[in-house]
Amino acid sequence: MSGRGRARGVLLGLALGDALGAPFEGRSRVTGVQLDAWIDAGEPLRWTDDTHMALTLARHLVDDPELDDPQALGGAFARAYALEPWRGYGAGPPQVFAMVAQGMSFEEAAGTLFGGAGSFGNGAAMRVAPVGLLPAAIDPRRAARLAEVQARVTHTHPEAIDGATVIAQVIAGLLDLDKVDADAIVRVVSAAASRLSEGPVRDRLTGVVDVLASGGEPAMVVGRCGTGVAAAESVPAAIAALLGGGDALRVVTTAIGFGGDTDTIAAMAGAMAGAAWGLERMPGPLLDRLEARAELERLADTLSCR
Ligand code: F2R
Ligand code: MG
Ligand code: MG
Repeated sequence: MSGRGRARGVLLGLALGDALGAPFEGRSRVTGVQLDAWIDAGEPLRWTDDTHMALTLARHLVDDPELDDPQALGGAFARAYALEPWRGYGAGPPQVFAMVAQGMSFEEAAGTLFGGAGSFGNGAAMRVAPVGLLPAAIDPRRAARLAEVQARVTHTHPEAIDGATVIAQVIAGLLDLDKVDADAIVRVVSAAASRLSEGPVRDRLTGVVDVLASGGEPAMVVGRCGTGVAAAESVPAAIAALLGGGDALRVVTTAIGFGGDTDTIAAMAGAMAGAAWGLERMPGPLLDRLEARAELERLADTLSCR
């Protein structure tokens, strides 16, 4: 698969995971029969806040690839939300947008959420994939800085930032591989986990890698880590789906099968699997049903060639 195919795979994998997972968000378990019935129904594949925010970030990065202006990024998120508030946003970002409208900075407003703890939700990780596409993200420190800057606009809790950092670094590391195989993917994930500070995201990722490397099933690790909206649950779950193996569609369906925050786990898993495998074996008719496919492809081409 060409570099361009894998770059496109990042944003299409994200959007496909989001759209396919959306109807099941919050269910404790999703069976293969339920998922096949939804895939075969032939409905348009509309995505949710996950892709909506990622698309906004991707458009912003075209003009501000170093994220020198996080206030402008926040403004773009707020405008996108105002136009399409029905995309299924978490509670936190709209609260931030309202506080900013009263005169606060984005980071200041985000820092007041949840009694001043900041959000540990997966909102910063679910949208970070375009950062991983940037050639600059091959340097893990630059990937981490960009992931953190875009996170802090709405998510200041260290676990939300860790989750975004890992997803961005894994995507960049996978895109940089000449030869993709299971061992190489484990090495990329392990390297990203080892760069995090001590904390729940690092601990759980290390556990996921250990269990899967010794023959455990993805669903087994997810049973221990959880599949909720917290970055410390859903990011390790997405990594477990990736390490479970298979092409991008298989990884996405594995992620949805875990249940819980299905659109978001599948969006993050789909973006990473797309970076590894591109659109290989991705059924064309499925992609043809995907909302805004052409713009996602154009942005992937633009960001990855900067
Ligand atoms: N919002 C949803 N799903 C709910 C219903 C969608 C429905 N299908 C519909 O169409 O209406 N999904 C989306 O939200 C998640 C991303 O959330 P984000 O952006 O991180 O939001 P937030 O509010 O910051 O965090 C999410 C929740 O986590 C809990 N939480 C976070 N930090 C906390 C803290 N420090 N202390 C206690 N709780 C904390 C809160 O319950 C937050 O509301 C994705 O799933 C996306 O798909
Ligand atoms: Mg969503
Ligand atoms: Mg979700």
